[in-house]
Amino acid sequence: MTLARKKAAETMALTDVVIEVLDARLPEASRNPMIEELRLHRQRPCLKILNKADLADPRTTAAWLAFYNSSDQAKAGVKAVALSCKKASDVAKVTGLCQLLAAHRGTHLKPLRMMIMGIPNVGKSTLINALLKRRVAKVGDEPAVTKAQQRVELGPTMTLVDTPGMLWPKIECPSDGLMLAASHAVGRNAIIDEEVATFLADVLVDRYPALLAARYGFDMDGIDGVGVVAAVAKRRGYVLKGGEPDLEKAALTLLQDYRSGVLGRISLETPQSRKLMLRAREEEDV
Ligand SMILES: Nc1nc2c(ncn2[C@@H]2O[C@H](COP(=O)(O)OP(=O)(O)OP(=O)(O)O)[C@@H](O)[C@H]2O)c(=O)[nH]1
Ligand SMILES: [Mg+2]
Repeated sequence: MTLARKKAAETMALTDVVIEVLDARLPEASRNPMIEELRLHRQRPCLKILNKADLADPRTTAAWLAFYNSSDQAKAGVKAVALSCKKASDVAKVTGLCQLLAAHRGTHLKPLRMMIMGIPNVGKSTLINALLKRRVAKVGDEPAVTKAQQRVELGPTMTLVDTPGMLWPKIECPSDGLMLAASHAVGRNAIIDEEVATFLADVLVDRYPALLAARYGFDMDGIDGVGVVAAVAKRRGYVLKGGEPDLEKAALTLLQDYRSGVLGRISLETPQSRKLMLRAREEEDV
């Protein structure tokens, strides 16, 4: 990881605009503070892409865009846009937005140099492929598919660098770690599926009970996260040899249904929930 960081710092020096890919379902939890640090060190402007917007709750995504684009960040050379890297018309907006952030670049002599950064599995390589309209980078639905930086030319006046996904050494808030695991930025085995699924189920009970009921058809009355995982096992007939419910299998089903979008369009955090979470942590620290 330190090598990846060193390489990123070197490339940052030769970059005009950082394209920071975030997960639209958990924009702040998926924002690597190390990327911000590297970027601010060189004072580079940044296009924040809230990717996988097709999987996120559109109302929450709109709230996040308002948050990023109206805050002080906007003044500091940050612009945010929500899109799905799987939609060509969405991806077509990206280079124009980068050009706006670095108006002095984008000629034969001074090409616009963009660097794509973000946590693992957020869609960086998918974005590169979509921008180039051909498959230059390997993609896959698991963390750490890209192993090294890759520079590509996007016409005569623009270059792009794909980078391996980066996580940071210490994720401060436990709920951020769980959101990242639920969204598959952290590999399997790093955190126990059952714990992650229970966390996810609690969020769903709180904010999207109708989606849970529609997918699994159980009674939502008085149920909590643990109850949801057990109810999924029961509904699906997942039983262990001794007759106990197979909670691990149920946990994986719930996680896969969330990750693939079959549960519906779900956001795990909102600007408001983030604010409350940070405030609660501050109070704990006092
Ligand atoms: N639904 C949806 N899936 C996406 C989107 N963008 C990427 N994906 C999927 O997300 C998974 C990860 O994509 P990659 O492009 O390999 O992600 P990456 O950020 O390069 O990952 P690493 O190289 O591991 O850091 C793949 O299964 C993609 O198909 C999107 O906008 N919507
Ligand atoms: Mg990649």
